[in-house]
Amino acid sequence: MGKRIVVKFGGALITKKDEQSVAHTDIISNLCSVVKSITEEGIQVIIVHGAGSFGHLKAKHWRLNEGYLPDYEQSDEECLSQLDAVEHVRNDMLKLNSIVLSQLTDVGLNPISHPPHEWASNLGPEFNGTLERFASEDVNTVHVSFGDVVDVDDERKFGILSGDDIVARLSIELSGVESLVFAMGGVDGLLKVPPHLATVDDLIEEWSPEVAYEGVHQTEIDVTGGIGLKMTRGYLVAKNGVSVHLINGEYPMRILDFVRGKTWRGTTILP
Ligand code: IP8
Repeated sequence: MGKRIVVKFGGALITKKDEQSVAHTDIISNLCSVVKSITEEGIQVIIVHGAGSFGHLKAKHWRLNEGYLPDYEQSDEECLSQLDAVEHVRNDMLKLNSIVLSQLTDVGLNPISHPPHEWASNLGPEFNGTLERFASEDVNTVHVSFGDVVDVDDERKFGILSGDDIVARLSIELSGVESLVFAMGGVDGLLKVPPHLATVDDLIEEWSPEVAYEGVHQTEIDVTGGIGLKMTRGYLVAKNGVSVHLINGEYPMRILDFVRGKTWRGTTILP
């Protein structure tokens, strides 16, 4: 059984969060170079990316996180209905995904994409969908998935499956996963105070649920759970024996330092 690491590329890291469908291609490219270096250590990397401005803005506008709302009447220049918006957001996510895939190909890796709306349904950490498709363990193969709009088997019809739920299941259920790394945008890890108030001393290096932090959740643009969801899912994974870390993805060498057992800056979630 080979060694594996699951890495979540945060949506706020790889996209400009408040501008529809703008990707930070330079950051994605640097992350992919680090992924390549990790594979050279003989470790297979599984990537799940967030949605950022390719998913949250339209999903919020069309209230897709609330499921199907029969009385919700809206239309704009792009979409005529919520069902239309579901297709649009799925396509936008495929566009972001294709940027990640092409950067992985450029560094010489063999990415395989697994769009959740094709294989997953229902929401939360116990969403339905078999993970067999992620089974192949060749180090050069990078399985890639992402937060998406998926079908829901009740009157909601659809909903938002966060990449944070996908990383939780992958880390817990796949064989050989040693670590889960959340690569974050704009922060060195979990901070004691909201990022705009924080100094270098506000990094929480080790976190478990009794350690207090004051997270901001941008509910006006974010349809999933923000930092709170990450910590809850991270803790679930840590309790299952996988090491879980939050690292600033704008300094992706820190991820490599962690993998190589060197000193690195970030947060570890304790089981
Ligand atoms: O950014 C959200 O995924 P996340 C997916 O990983 C959509 O929470 C489509 C908004």
